[in-house]
Amino acid sequence: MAELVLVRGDITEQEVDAVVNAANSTLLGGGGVDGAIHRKGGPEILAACRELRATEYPDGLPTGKAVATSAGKLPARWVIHTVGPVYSAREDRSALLASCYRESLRVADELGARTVAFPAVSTGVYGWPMDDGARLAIETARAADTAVEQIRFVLFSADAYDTFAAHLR
Ligand code: AR6
Repeated sequence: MAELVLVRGDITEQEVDAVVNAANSTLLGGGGVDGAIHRKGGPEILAACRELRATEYPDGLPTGKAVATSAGKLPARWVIHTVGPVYSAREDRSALLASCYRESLRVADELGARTVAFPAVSTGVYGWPMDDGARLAIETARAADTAVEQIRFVLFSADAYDTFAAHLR
């Protein structure tokens, strides 16, 4: 089982094999984590994403799936892009959010990544409540069948960190 670690900080600064991007299905960038990764990682990542759109994913990456590119100038070797669901109070989309974590770890295994850093997927622009997003992230990571040795959750705010810490206990 992978070791679960919590860090308060910026995902773009993590020295891990792979960092996970909270992307959108276009794979062509956005705000939040996505904006920061492309800004710090440089144009190589966007070029790789455009290539994926021209080949494997002409209609975009579906919600709940994950795909890897190079990490450009980031300290990591790879970026694993995943598309979280937009939160809905009327419809339970938890299975899609859990799938983001599982699929990202599956891609990490294919790459041979041993250390993987995740943001709290969907809890920003996509509006997922932090408490539930943290619960799903921790539960899914704990249950994952993966060769990844360390799963690092990188939380931007003290609140997010404390919420994840409460679920880790
Ligand atoms: N490092 C770690 N966590 C961060 C960082 C960072 N540099 N920046 C933000 N967060 P979000 P989503 C936190 O909005 O909700 C983009 O436009 C943030 O506080 O990045 O999945 C994409 O292109 C929040 O808790 O991702 C999509 O269109 C969490 O990371 C859309 O946003 C996720 O926030 C995806 O929305």
